[in-house]
Parts: sequence; C-alpha cells; structure tokens
Amino acid sequence: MPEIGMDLNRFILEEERKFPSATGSLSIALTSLETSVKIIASHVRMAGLAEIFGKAQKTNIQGEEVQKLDEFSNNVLVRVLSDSGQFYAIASEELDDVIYPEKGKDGKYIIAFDPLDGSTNIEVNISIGTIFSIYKRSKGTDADFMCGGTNQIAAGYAMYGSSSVFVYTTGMGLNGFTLDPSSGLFLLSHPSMRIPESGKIYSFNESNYPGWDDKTKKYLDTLKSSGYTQRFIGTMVADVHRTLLKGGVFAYPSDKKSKNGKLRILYEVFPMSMIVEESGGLAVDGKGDRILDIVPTEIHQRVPVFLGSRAEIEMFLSIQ
Ligand code: P6P
Repeated sequence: MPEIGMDLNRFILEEERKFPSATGSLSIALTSLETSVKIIASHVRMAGLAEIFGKAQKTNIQGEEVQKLDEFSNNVLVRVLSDSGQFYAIASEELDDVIYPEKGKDGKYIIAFDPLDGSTNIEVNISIGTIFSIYKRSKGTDADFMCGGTNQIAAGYAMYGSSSVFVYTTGMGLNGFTLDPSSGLFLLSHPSMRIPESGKIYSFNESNYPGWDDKTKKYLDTLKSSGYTQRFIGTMVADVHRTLLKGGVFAYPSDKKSKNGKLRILYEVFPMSMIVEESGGLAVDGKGDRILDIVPTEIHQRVPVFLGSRAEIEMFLSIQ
C-alpha cells in the first residue's frame, strides 16, 4: 500500500515496476499530463487577475495576446503531450478534428481530453478541471478512438479548486494526489479511493426537469421524497469528485432539447465512468445500459449519464 505523501512521479514509477515488460511509455505519458496540469493550475490561480492585467495590457510581457484560459489550457496540453512523443493522436473538446503530432509518429497511445471542463465557472471563481482518457493506438486513424470505453487503459482528471488535485487510474485502483504549492509536488492524499456504497446527495441540473423522460422524472421524485439533498456545481469534475468522496449520484440526462444529453462521451463520460467503476461505483446511460460498453461513432458524440454509488444507480435501474 503506497504511503500517504508519496509524490506522483515516484508513484507512477512504482506502478511501472509492477510490469517487468513495461517500456516506460505510459509513465512518460502520465508525467507529461502532470506537467501540463501544473502549468494550467498556475494560470487558473491567476485567472481572477487576468482581467485586471488584461485592462492594463492587451498583451502579456511576451507581447502575446492574452488567451482565454480554456484556449490556453488546450494549447498547453497539445504542446506538452505532443513533445512527449508518446501520443500518436490527440482529440480535444477544443479541436474540431483529431491531430497527429509530428513527434508522435512512434507513439503507442492516443488521448482524448477536455482541457478545461466547466470554463464558464472561471469568472465566478468556482472549481474547474481537466479530464483525460488514454487508449492504445491500433490502426493509426481516427477510428482508434471508436473502440469503446472498456478499452481505455488510463483515465483521470485534475480539479482546480481550493487545492489542485490529480486523480487517475490505469485499472489498478484509483488514487488522488494534492498539489503542494511550496514544493510543486503532487502528493498522495487519497490512496485507493472507494466511493461510498450509498450517499444522500443527488447532483442534477433540475432546471431541465420539464424536458426529461418519465423514468428520469420518477427517479428524481423518488430521491427527493427519500430525504436526499441536492448539490450541483455545474462543473462535472467537481460534481464527480464530490460524488466519489461523499457518495450519491451525478447525472446529466437527455431532455427534449438534447436527445443525447450534453456531456461528451470520449473526454468526459468515458473517463469519469472508468474512474467511478474503478472506485466500486456504477455508470449507466438513460436506458440503464453500462456506459463503458458503448462504442462511439463520432469524436464529439454526447451521451446521457447517471453515475455514482451502487445503491443510487441500482435505484435508478429499478425505476420502471
Ligand atoms: P449545465 C460544464 O459546462 C459542463 O460541460 C459540465 O462540466 C457540467 O456538468 C455541465 O456542463 C453543466 O451543464 O447545462 O447544467 O450548465
């Protein structure tokens, strides 16, 4: 059992040592993500001041146009992950098409990410995050991303909140690290994370209730009449992180306006579903089918999602 306080780099190397045939590629891939997240975290901390500096300087001291934080985050991830040489292909919420980095031609992996989830919350200083999902490269085309959620070899998120945390899994348990600003190290703070079997919190945007189907409406009515409390931050990373720690259910159902819901399968729902299952929870779509068994057909495909503690998801499944 890794000890509390172990730094992320050592943790990644210790994990690699468990696989004698490992080449170190995944370790380099993960440490490149760590570097990207640290850069993004440092700029998120400054976001509140950007407007002030922005008024004083339309460009920063390098003479560069002050970028929106989500655009900046995307550029950091693309640059650092491309330079790592480990990723043959990159899909991003911020990019219409998959990109194939020049330095990634020998890369064993492909990655999909949401560089800054919840970016509308930046200006009100509410937690935001980065979500990622890694697969093995196979044919070397966009189709490699359409292999289904069970083929993810790693998934994780960073949350930029009261502290910055990095939570990830490679399928051998779920572990969380908290950034120590003084040392700049991510230190193991949440070893072997397990979601509570049940939790009395539901996390839905209830304003969409009128557009939900009858099953979803009945489910919410049941939760409310059973004494559950409501928490909805509006940043998936923050709502899922709280659900992992406190239990309960997070959902973004389909509605009359959005037939497939709002959240994107490749870089929001698949990684969070792998994470929740790894912690002992469940993740299903609006019909009650396992999210990770879905095989997507488009890069930016959306899917309705209900994820969280076993008890709350089984309650959803029992609603006729
Ligand atoms: P709504 C943020 O914009 C996001 O993509 C997720 O992080 C979040 O769960 C959801 O949308 C919130 O959407 O429609 O409730 O504001």
